Amino acid sequence: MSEASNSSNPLAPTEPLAPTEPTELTANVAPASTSGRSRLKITDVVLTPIAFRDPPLLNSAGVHEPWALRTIVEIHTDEGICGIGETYGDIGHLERLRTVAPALVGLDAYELGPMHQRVAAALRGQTGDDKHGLTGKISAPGTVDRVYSAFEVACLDIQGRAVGRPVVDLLGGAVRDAVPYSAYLFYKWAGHPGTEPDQWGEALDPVGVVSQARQLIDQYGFGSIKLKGGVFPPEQEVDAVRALRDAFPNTPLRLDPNAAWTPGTSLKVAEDLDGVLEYLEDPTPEIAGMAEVAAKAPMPLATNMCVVSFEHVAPSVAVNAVQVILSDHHYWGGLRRSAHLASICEAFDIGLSMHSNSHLGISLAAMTHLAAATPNLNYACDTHYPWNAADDVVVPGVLSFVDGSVAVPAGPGLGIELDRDVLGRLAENYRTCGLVQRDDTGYMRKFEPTYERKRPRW
Ligand code: GKR
Ligand code: MG
Repeated sequence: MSEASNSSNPLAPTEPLAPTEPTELTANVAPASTSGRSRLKITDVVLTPIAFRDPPLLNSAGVHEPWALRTIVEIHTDEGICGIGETYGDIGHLERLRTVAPALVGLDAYELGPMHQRVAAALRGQTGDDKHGLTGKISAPGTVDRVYSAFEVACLDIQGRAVGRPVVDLLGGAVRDAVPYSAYLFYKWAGHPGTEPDQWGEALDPVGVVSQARQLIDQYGFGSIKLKGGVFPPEQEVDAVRALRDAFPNTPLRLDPNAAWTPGTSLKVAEDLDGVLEYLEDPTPEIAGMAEVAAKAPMPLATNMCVVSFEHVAPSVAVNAVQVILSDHHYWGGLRRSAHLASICEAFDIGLSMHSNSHLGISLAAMTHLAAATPNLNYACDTHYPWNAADDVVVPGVLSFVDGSVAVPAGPGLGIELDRDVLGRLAENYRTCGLVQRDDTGYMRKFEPTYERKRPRW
């Protein structure tokens, strides 16, 4: 039997529509379409790259630079409703956003399937590189999902505003009113070299790590803790986790060395921390390495490095490489595709947690709506927000942590507003800071010229 051609298969997706030219933004035009249904035609897409302050957080690739980069996406419609999204700010990604943006003009903000197709068509098979964080190998479909995500979030914001409902309702409704986040600890220098110590101070040993945990827990009320490892020899990081266990006897703990260890080292650490960790995150590179460790490790293994796109799920399931996937709407293709990932995890009995990179409040709001609508989210979500909150672009008042959780914003759409003065200031930072892409290794080399990025290192 021959395969049906697209034209005879009623289920085959239609070809993406040709991109249209941007049109003038016309506010408050009455909705109209041939069927009489209201339309929310996209009239303009505005991309604003920004830079905000970031402390010297250490990881397996080096150290965070003084500025973290993001892009703020605003989508305008012919009804005058505007939606917002937040995504990576590295130059390659920004260029891809710029390539795609004009192709979205003319679409209806409800046409998310066609929008995904247009993003794919505009990118023409490009594959991005992971310049925005330690999130593994990126494929062409993964690149489409990374670019599409912020546009999807902005369109969901528009849809919610149009019907007067929060995004969580568009995702199926809230199964929890507030979303728990975990304290995200980092080894860190007291301040960026040549500057005064920052408010967090130094954390380079177990005492510093415990004191950082206390600071974060006192301020935010977090009920679980993640330590970013891969910085010091594994025995030292095991000691830090043990110190956390002593200081916080009932708090779930996680350790994430971002693939800094061989399978052998990973197993040794896993055995040393038997009964101490709720999961061990990305101890070693690649699906095969993780499967080797998972076969003997006493605790579940989690990842945001070896399963980062839909095509990685089947090979990972085949060898039981990971027992927890950290979702992240910024690279899993937005909120609705992250909900698909949750269903896949449910089907294969894989745990679900949530990953984070340096981010501001638009991302936090989107993460919170998604997590609130995801029944099988089994763990408190990661967030870098405390490290960057001082520069948030969101008008204060809606996003706050109570007992480590963020209440789902109740207003329409994402339920938050852009602070335009802050946006202007952060856009100016971007123009003057001299960075266009994250480079933790290059920054580390300025202070330790022989530093090498190695994976695995131990
Ligand atoms: O910000 O240094 C960092 C993190 O290491 C980040 O880049 C990772 O992607 O937080 C992430 C993780 O959980 O691996
Ligand atoms: Mg991780």
